[in-house]
Amino acid sequence: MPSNIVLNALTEPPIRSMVSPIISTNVDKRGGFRNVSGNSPVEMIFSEDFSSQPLWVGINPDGSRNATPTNWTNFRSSEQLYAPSTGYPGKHETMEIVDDAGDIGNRALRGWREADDTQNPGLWNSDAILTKRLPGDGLNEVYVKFRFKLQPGWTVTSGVGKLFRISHKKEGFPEYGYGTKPEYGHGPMYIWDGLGGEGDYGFRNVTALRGYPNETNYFMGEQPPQQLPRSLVSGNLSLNWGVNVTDLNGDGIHENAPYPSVIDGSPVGDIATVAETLGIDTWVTAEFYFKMNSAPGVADGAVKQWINGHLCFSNDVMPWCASSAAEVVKWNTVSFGGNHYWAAYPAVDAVEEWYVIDDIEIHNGLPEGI
Ligand SMILES: [Ca+2]
Ligand SMILES: [Ca+2]
Ligand SMILES: [Ca+2]
Repeated sequence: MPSNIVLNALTEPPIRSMVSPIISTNVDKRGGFRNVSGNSPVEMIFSEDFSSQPLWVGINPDGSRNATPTNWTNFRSSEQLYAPSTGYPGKHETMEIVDDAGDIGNRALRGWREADDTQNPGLWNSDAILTKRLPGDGLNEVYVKFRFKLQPGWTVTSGVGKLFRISHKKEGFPEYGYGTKPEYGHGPMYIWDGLGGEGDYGFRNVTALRGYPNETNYFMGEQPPQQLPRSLVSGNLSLNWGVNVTDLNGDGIHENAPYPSVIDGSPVGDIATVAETLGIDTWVTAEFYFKMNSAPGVADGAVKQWINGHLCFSNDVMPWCASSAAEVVKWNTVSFGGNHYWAAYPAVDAVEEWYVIDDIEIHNGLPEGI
């Protein structure tokens, strides 16, 4: 072998992130779902590339609400500061379906975050969530794949923002009520806060794990999950992209390959940047797999996360439903987008930044080969 060949250049790229998105078929009559035959065999039950959706905005300039996009269940476009409906005609509502972001001419879901330096830690804004209810009473296992892209010039100096969540929502409870109150019906739940800034410890892979029942086990205090790469703090994990990726179960043995920089393929360290982990103005592929535990208090549930085809978080002893639950529940709600805590610019400047989401797939289990 010539000595000038860099070994990294010979590494096979992650194949799954290169698979072309599957194009939607005419499944409108089934609410967007393909034929569903339980969890076996594993099949893709829903996909959305937005090419069949009309151009759309959640909220009109007069504040009225538009219909939920076809084949979707619900949406929230709220908590916005700078938008036509709040008296800023040159700004944007938090959620749209557009052609002029991501790749020009490629229709996608666009969300906007809004900077407000007057925020206190309890104030989150610019909420944009698009929600899909899963078929029947839900699924024991779910795999979700989508792509997203941060706008050119995305500010990396601060911020936290939600990008994806899956939950069980109790029948008849509010679509967007989250927390420990009895009137909130989401739990268990997984939230990926994928849109963060670079703090003292770099850009973090921030995840929220929430348990069931939500009234007593929302932060998973009843039965804390084991074999995590670092400690759970109030149900939240702030993972790095270095040792927390290579040692997925935190036992000191580094069994997983380092996360490769999207810039040059080199191993990403513990203190990472947005540019080397996700990349800016480039598509990122995110995949997630969830399995409910088999009975209350039995720690055999699972959660897995891949970014750009690389396994970044994995746990298969997850007690999603604690022993105090009368029975285990099913995953029935998947949502994209969310609100933000972002204080990078003076509120008077009314700064907005966008991200796009596209090529969503939902499967009723882990596809073969993954
Ligand atoms: Ca598209
Ligand atoms: Ca806005
Ligand atoms: Ca390990």
